[in-house]
Amino acid sequence: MAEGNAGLTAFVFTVNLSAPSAQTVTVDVSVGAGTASAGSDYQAPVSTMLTFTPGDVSESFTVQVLGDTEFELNETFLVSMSNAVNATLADAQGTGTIQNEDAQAVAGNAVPVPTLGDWHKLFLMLMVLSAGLMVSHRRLR
Ligand SMILES: [Ca+2]
Ligand SMILES: [Ca+2]
Ligand SMILES: [Ca+2]
Repeated sequence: MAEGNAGLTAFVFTVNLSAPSAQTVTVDVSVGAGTASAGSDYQAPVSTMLTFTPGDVSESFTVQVLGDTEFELNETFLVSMSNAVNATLADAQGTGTIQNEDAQAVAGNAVPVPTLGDWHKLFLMLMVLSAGLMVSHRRLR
């Protein structure tokens, strides 16, 4: 997703269970710095617990990304899930990409601004997170 030029842009991530559980499922989510910097590229800390009540198969959490107008490389932050209760995580790691959409201020050297792929990357990441929960949920049975 694009970072925006000012203020905060909410990057919302959804975690899905493969099937409703009869028991409450919880998982801790934390966000660590990749190439993005906490405090200047996104608001930190992000640490939360997702709670899936019985029958609930979808929970979301938000990472607040700080907009600016500076040219930067696309930056990443790392999403980790841990301490799953009543489920286990086969793949607990994901990456969020902050897409820079600001042009480089160099005369005669325009940098193409990538626009395609933002949603694609996010979608792929969510699929990885979902797959992790799905696989493990089946293993419990
Ligand atoms: Ca920007
Ligand atoms: Ca930035
Ligand atoms: Ca920027």
